[in-house]
Amino acid sequence: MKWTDQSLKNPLGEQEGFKLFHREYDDAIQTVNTRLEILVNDFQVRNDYSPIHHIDKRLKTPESIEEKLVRLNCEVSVPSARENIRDIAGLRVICNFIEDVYAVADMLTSQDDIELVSFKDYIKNPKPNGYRSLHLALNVPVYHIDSKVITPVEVQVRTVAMDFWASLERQLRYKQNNEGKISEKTNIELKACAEVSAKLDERMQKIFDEVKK
Ligand code: 0O2
Repeated sequence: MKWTDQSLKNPLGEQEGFKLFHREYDDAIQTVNTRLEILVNDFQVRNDYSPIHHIDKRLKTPESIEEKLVRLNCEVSVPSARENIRDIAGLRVICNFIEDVYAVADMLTSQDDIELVSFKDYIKNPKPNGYRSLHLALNVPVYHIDSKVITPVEVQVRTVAMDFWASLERQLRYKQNNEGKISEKTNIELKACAEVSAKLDERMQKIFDEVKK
């Protein structure tokens, strides 16, 4: 799966309103993206510095929604996708320094019409393979002509270094013709790389703190 754009081909069948359903999540991505851009502009004006390096956005394709529903043993239908999948709309916010990651997450979740449904801190508590990132599950209001739709959005926030590691780890995993499994030796090596990368983030943060003084 790639964090690129959508296809509206519909493997879920010709359910009524599939396009509307799918577009709702696209609108939610745009909503969160705009809010992040406004926050960054404000931060830039006040601090003469932008905490965000760049933002990747992706709308889960119908194929990928179907694949996840099958994997979760759920019915393949629009109501089931609505109920069981929280990451149809996804944004990945790549920050420069660790403190920026928490600052961005805090600024976004402080907005009073955004509901924080879950917050997973894989930076303080990395996954066993070394993966680091913040995962925010949000409910976001999207305004249409005649209604307000509360839509789930998943936002991952991480540093450039964490993103570098996660992208390569994912590529390596998919390169293996072993259902995504990688050898124990490679796992150990990847984890060691994640630790080196985390140390680098700490050192860069210290340098940044010094420079700010
Ligand atoms: P795609 O195309 O990236 O979306 P969550 O419930 O989301 O807070 P959880 O339970 O870890 O956290 O969820 P999950 O389903 O394991 O992972 C969600 C997403 O996090 C993944 O999306 C990845 O983007 C990223 N991720 C999680 N763990 C890893 C990891 O070990 N390595 C890498 N490279 N990425 C990870 P998808 O569904 O894989 O695809």
